Amino acid sequence: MQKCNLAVDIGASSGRVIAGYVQNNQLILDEIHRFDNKMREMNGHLCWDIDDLFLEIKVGMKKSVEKQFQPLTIGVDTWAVDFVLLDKDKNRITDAVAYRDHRTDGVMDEVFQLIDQKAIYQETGIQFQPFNTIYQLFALQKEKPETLKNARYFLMIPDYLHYLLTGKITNEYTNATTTQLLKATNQKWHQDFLEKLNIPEHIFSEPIQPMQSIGSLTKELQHELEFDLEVVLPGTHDTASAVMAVPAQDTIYISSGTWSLMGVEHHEPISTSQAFDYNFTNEGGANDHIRFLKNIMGLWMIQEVKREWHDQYSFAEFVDLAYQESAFASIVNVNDQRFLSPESMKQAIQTYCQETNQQEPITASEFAKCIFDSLVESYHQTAKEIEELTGKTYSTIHIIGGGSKNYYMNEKLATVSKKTIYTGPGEATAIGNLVAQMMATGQLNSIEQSKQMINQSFDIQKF
Ligand code: LFR
Repeated sequence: MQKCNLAVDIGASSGRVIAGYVQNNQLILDEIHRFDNKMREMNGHLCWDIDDLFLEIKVGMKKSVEKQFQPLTIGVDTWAVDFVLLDKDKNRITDAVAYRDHRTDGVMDEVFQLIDQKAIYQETGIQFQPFNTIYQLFALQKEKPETLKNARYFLMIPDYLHYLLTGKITNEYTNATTTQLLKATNQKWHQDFLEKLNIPEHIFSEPIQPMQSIGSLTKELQHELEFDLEVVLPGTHDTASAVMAVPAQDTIYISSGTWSLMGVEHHEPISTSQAFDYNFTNEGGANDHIRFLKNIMGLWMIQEVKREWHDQYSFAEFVDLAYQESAFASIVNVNDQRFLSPESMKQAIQTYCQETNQQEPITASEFAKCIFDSLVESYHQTAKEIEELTGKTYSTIHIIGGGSKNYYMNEKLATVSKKTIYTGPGEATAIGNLVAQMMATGQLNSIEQSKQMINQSFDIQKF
């Protein structure tokens, strides 16, 4: 039996359970189980099927043993901002509403009537996104005040999955920062903001740092699975885990998936008025760092176009199509809010091009080129903003995550940014999750050691 740690990494389009172990100083990964994750309409809102996600985690745990692994620990990371509420008996009383649901339309402005926008930024350091937890909670307060009245526990998605595994209630720190409700100075819930929004403070528990055990499986699960292990908190925000796996220090990174998260690791928050204007965020890192970064719309746009094309082309085919399409030159502002959750992504892109007097994309290759070029343009602009805000010049950009395989964008970014682009590892999020568990259990000693191991274990390419 091979001893291992299990990373459960669930993104906005799929999830996986990955076994990891160290052999001859190399980190070895074995993908045990992969499953789809989709938003669907439930009770009038776009939701995640959270019960189904937990079933898939159990399937992955069972399969790991069938594959002759002996899992010692497990930890879950997912996307940020979304949550569920439990009542006093620890029963779930809300659906896991997805951040792209329209319940938060217009809500940011209502919150700014009650709390000064600049104060929110200065005190939390978190960028403005209409879907941040603070706006979702306020939307819920307006729509169903009785639900918040009956609530006793606030759990973000990975916190809830950890609760189902262990029965323990936790609010893990890296993900809690994305609520825009934590004070940057002391990492505690912002009582004053909560009060002003009429959100009960007692539903939150003291944020807890990652890289520690929260206990073993519940008795029922031990019985069902016929084994036990420790649940160890990774950076439960997927981006926190991904950035742990950037195989270098002092570099700009792009964690490229459904979103592109572009920034640097920084020692303290930067919440100047310039950072506010550029809408940069200061998320809590798993390794005592601040993730100073910007959310860029990312591969979501091509995922949606792919879906509208009835999955006739794979992602790799879209990349080839963009590469072959030389003439088409229209560019959109990928961070325009119309692209967040449109009825039709194709239509939204075409309308943007019409409004800006540019040629509309029609063919699949034109759409692919338009989206990829627009993303590269946004990366280029964001790199300049990062240098301006940090007062430092960076010579490299590390692209990690599934999107790092897009050779068309990698080459183009190298050309326009005049920086050296390194790509990989593709499974950065699961790797970051695993190394956090390994550091917590003493298998790895430091973040430097872990970055070095990641560097020598995976294929890192240079453009
Ligand atoms: C990436 C990510 C981003 C967050 C967005 C919404 O998967 O976690 O960091 O801003 O999803 O939760």
